[in-house]
Amino acid sequence: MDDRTYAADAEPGTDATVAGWVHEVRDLGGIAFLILRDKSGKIQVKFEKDEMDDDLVDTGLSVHRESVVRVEGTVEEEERAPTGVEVVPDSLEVVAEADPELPLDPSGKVDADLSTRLDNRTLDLRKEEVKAIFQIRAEMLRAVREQFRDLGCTEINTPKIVATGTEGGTELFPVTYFGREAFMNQSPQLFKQLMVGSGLERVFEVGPIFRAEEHNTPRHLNEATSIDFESAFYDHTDAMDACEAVVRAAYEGVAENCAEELETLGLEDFSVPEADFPRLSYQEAIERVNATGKLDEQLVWGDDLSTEAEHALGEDVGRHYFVTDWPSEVKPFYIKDHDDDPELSTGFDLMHPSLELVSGGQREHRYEHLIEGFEQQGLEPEAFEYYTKMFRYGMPPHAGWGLGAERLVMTMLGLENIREAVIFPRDRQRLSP
Ligand code: AMO
Repeated sequence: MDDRTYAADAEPGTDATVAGWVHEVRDLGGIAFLILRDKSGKIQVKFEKDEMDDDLVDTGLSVHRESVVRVEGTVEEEERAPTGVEVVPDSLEVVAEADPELPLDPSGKVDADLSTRLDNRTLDLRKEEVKAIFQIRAEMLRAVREQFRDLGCTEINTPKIVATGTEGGTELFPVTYFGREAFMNQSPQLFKQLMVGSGLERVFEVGPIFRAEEHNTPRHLNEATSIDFESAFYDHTDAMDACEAVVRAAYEGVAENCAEELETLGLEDFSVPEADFPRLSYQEAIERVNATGKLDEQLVWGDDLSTEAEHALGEDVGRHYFVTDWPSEVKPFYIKDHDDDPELSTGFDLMHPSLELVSGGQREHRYEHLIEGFEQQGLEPEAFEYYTKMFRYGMPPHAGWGLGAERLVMTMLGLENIREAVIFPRDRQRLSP
């Protein structure tokens, strides 16, 4: 049983057992200190050479950095100690010795490049600022789940091994499934839609999506975490309201519960984005991009927003914003067109000033239109029969969206590379750890 006292909870005047990693040993001659680090923080262990058992002092001072030790002793107040208290040890046990040569320095005094850090992620997460990212990520997910509950959603889990792709044929990872070709799922899109037609009506999922992206960029992963939402009887504007609520709740959760982590990351001025994210139509968006004069070539109707265009617009708008009413031709088959203008879709994206966070829209729930959409996109409706046939048995109008969890963390914390927001990222080069 874990009956130790966390470093942060050690009370002066008590006997305590602390356990954790050797952060540092400082030998000042007659006196020496071992700084022990655990989940809660650090605590100083003091060795007075003349007054203590030689074996105890020798063990404490010869232990390699990052070894795991257990120290029993008395907690005393000590103004000069980094946390105002120190442990005067009665005994010290080396629980797990670390090699003297470490592949990276968890004290952070020596920088390591990202690749070395990812190869040795266990050691990398011993750094306060790296651990803080994943504590914030966990809090973000907790807050998001709570907001979904407030929205009346049921959490679902859908298959990750599937027979067909949905987000464009070229970005699929094939796998062999008992001798048949199968794929890693790119999105829970079709499953979540099938669930709004079920008795559940309003659902969300937090789970992996797999994209065989060719590009190695600071904003793409080959395995990402998607936060998906879908609701019956919602249109695209309702879906955008829910999207804004979830994104703001994520920021609120972090602002309320991660003050220490934010401080560790130097983000004391962290703030929750103001409500009412502007909603620009695609037409307005391309006009605004063109007006910035930052692109070599003017955008025309039907162009996707390039990274440069996203940056120019993001700088111009200066906060989170939606781009709505995209040309139907650039949106997938499951997105519904506007009733009064089939050239215009109900698809939307939520943008952070630096990159896209979310895609969503109202869905095509009318069976005949859905089949037409498949054909227009060059997909065989037969391969999707498990999905399309449910649209013949009472499928309500519905809308939803997918939010990239790593992109949310990345933009929230101003991380330069999306890999910083994943413990074990998957990219073109990286398949382990
Ligand atoms: P889309 O393909 O735009 O839409 O993905 C939704 C969001 O997921 C994140 N994302 C990624 N993050 C990191 N690396 C990737 N390779 C990657 N791909 C996607 C992004 C993106 O905005 N089915 C629709 C959603 C819907 O309509 O409900 C979909 O998957 O943040």
